[in-house]
This record gives sequence, structure tokens and C-alpha cells, in this order.
Amino acid sequence: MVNYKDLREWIDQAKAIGELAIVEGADVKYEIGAVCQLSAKNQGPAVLHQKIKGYRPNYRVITNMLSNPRTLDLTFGLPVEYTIKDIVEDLRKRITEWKRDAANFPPAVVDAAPILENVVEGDAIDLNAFPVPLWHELDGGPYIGTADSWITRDPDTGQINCGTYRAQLHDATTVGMMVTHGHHGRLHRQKYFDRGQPCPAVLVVGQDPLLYANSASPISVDISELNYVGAIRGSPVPVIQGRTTGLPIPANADIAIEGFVDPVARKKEGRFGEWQGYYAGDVTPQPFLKAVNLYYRNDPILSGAPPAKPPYGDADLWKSVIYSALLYNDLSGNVPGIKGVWRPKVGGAYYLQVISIKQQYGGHATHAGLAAASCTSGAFSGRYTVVVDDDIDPYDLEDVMWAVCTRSLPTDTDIIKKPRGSHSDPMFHRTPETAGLDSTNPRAIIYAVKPYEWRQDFAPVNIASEELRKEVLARWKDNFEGRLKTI
Ligand SMILES: Cc1cc2nc3c(=O)[nH]c(=O)nc-3n(C[C@H](O)[C@H](O)[C@H](O)COP(=O)(O)O)c2cc1C
Ligand SMILES: [Mn+2]
Repeated sequence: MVNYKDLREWIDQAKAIGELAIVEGADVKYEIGAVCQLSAKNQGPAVLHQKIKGYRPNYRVITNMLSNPRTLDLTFGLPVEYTIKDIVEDLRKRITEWKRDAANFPPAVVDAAPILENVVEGDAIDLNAFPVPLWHELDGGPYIGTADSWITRDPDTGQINCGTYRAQLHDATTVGMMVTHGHHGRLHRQKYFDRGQPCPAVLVVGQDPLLYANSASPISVDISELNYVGAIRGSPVPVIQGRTTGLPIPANADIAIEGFVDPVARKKEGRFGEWQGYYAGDVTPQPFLKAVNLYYRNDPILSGAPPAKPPYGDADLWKSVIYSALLYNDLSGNVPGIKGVWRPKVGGAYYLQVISIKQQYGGHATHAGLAAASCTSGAFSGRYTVVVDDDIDPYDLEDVMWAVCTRSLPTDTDIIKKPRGSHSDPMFHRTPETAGLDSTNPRAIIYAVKPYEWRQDFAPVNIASEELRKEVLARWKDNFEGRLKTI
């Protein structure tokens, strides 16, 4: 059960389970980003920066909120001893209920809220007062939004979306809005732009980690993340109504910037080190949010999740786990015999999907592969979908690649030519005419399974049986002084 109401209480609980490191004196220029990379690489604790060089000592930054299984468990209200596999298996079952219940948990509007402790309007707003990191050495500027939630409304249906899209700090009152084509906030924004109207939006940072994780996860377009988080919590998310836009703003979040995104005006955005592990996107003209109101709590905390070459990216671990659970859930309703789903960190949880199935009919592997490559949580920015048999452990990349090497033929690979790709794909050749903003990239489905039609004749696997391995281990393990750790 989730039993923290906001980031503050979450920090107390992370500390209580020994998963919080406090760092003082770091520089927003590169140091906070580099510390984050080290903690992510080591599946380390959450990192709370205070007394940041050159800023008010009580203005803080938190990173690595979900960099290890224990903080991930804490965030989703699961037992903290759960392993990665336990989390995937448990969540994929619960997701069905959360999706179903989301409609019953619209956010609850409250009058008094911690986020109203400080409200600043118009030209009095100074976003430069916040310790906004320059995360990576080749970034084009500081980014206030990495672990953020952009709140937008569909002008036709009123549906509210929360999406995590990067936000460059341009100046005291404006921040960039870099959202990939097809993402829900982008679809909302385009509807306003098509009418020649500014798009009302709120950028939230320092929200509770559960709202962040779900803003950054592929939840279907007809479910509002605020409702979905309410369903996970079992109680509605308290919100205030933005004074100018009326948009819901989480009442217990730390910082919210409310304003409008102009349909025509653009500012140069980028470069930014991205999750694939490259600075592949160009500097491009992008829409931006002009702040009308700034809301923040006393002693504000700015949340950050800078991407980097996996496994140095802040979000690499949790994306693998949560995106796997979502894909597993999407597939379970469509394809029988799914035994496991894993989206490893190496592909930033996007470029490589492994689906393990117990083959039951001719074409079963194709069914699973095509479904994984095109369902809500699997369609965006894929490269390789690999289908393996149920004797292969999808979490073990060596096992998976053994299956690829021995049970697949390159000539049997299916190629999908133009699915939706990421603007920061490093394989997209950018020229002055093609910025890669609406890129598509081909995707391969590799069937690393025993061919269904003659599977009974497939050569037996050359490994001593599990029983025999256990037997010899029990008999002679002492001769190896603890060095035989697995069978
Ligand atoms: C740390 C982090 C940063 C992200 N930054 C961006 C970004 O800058 N632009 C973007 O379009 N998507 C970004 N994403 C991916 C989206 O948040 C994700 O696709 C999400 O599903 C979008 O929400 P939506 O489906 O409601 O549009 C990021 C994800 C994470 C985990
Ligand atoms: Mn959405």
C-alpha cells in the first residue's frame, strides 16, 4: 500500500529504509548530474542535494528516486524485499485493476494546499532562483524539467494528461516544452495550435514519485494519469485549480509553473543528453511555456531524472521494470501463453523487448511479436522485439542471446518499416532539412524460438539436467569453498 502523501513523506520513508544519501556543496554545473549517474550505475540510494553552491541553502534537488528495487517498491507500495522479477509479476496483475478503477478516482479539489505557501505572478517570477542543474557536459542549457509532469487538457473532451517531457530553463519566466510527436501532451497542444490558440499548461516538479513514474509511463490515451495514480493509492489525488488556466495542480507538489504555450513563437531548444546514451537531437526551434503564475512550497525541492548512457541514466532501472509490467499486462489480454516480459536497460527499456512464450499453435510467436511491437506500451521507439521459448529466462541477456544465436534465422526476421520513433534516435541522420522530429525507425521482430512445426525434432539442449547439477553441487560444493554460486 502506498502510504506517503507527497515527496516530503516519501523522503522520510526512503531515509528510514536506508535509501537516502544527502549531499552538500555540489555545483549545479555538471556535478549534480555526475553524482546522479554514479548512484544510478550502482543502483544506489536517492540523492538529496542541499546547500547547493550559489543558491539558498534550503532550495534542494532530488535525483535517483527510483534507481534501485527498494525505492521502486516503496514508491508503488510493494514489500521492499521484492526483487525486480517480483515487481514485474505483481504489478502486471494489478495494472488491470488500476486501469479499470481509474474512472472512479478523479482528483479532489481542495482549497488549502502546501503548494500555495508561495504564489508569485507575472514578471515577479524568477525561475533562476531555483538550483536548476546543467546536467550533462554537452547540454545546451540547464533543464528544470526532467522528472516532471506536464499537465494539459484536451480542448474537445476535457481529458487531463500528465506527461514527463523535458523542459529547458530559457530565462526567468519561460521554459521549453520538448515533447515527441504522438505523446499525449503533444496531441493536446496541437489541438490548440490548430485553432490558433495558446495551449494552457502547467509544469510540475517535486511531485510525488508515483505521479512522476506514471507521467513518464505509456498509459493509454483515454486514462488520465491523475486518476490512475488515485486508483493506485486508493484515494483521489488532492489538487488545486490553477488560478489562470483552471488546470488541476497536485496540492502537495513542490513547484508548479502555470502558463500558456504560444502557437507560433519558438525558442531554440537543446542539445540534451538523451536516454539512448547520446546527444543525438539537434538544437531545434520548439514551443515554450510562458509563466503566468508560479506556485511553490517553502524550502522547495526540485526533482530530476537526467538520462545517460545506460545504466547511468537516472530512470533506466524503473523504466525497465514498469514498462515491462505494462507490456506484460497489455499482452496478457491478447496473446495466450505469455511466460515473461523484460525490457532491458541496455535499450533504455525501449529498443529491446524480450517476450517469453509457451508456444501453443502455429503462428503463436508471430502473434506475440507483432502484438508487442504495436500495443499501447510497446509501440513507441522500438528496435528489436525478441520472442523466446519458455525455457529461456527473459531477464538473463546471455540466455536470450543464446536463443537468438541458435533458434533464429536472420531470414525469418520480420521488419516493420515505419513505426513511430524517437526524435533522439542516434541512427537518424540529421541534415538541415530533416531534424528528426517526426522520425520513424524500422523495427525487427526476431523469432528466437524452436520452429513450431518441427519443435519435437529440435536438437536436445546440451546441459546437465537441473537435478543432476543440484545433486553434484550438494555432494561436492565444499570442495569449491563457496565459489559455485549458481547451478
Ligand atoms: C526521465 C524521463 C524523461 C523523459 N523525457 C521526455 C521528453 O523530453 N520528451 C518526451 O516526449 N518524452 C519524454 N519521456 C517519455 C515520456 O514521458 C513517456 O513516453 C510518457 O508515456 C509520455 O506521457 P504521455 O503518454 O501521457 O504523453 C521521458 C521519460 C522519462 C522517464
Ligand atoms: Mn497520457
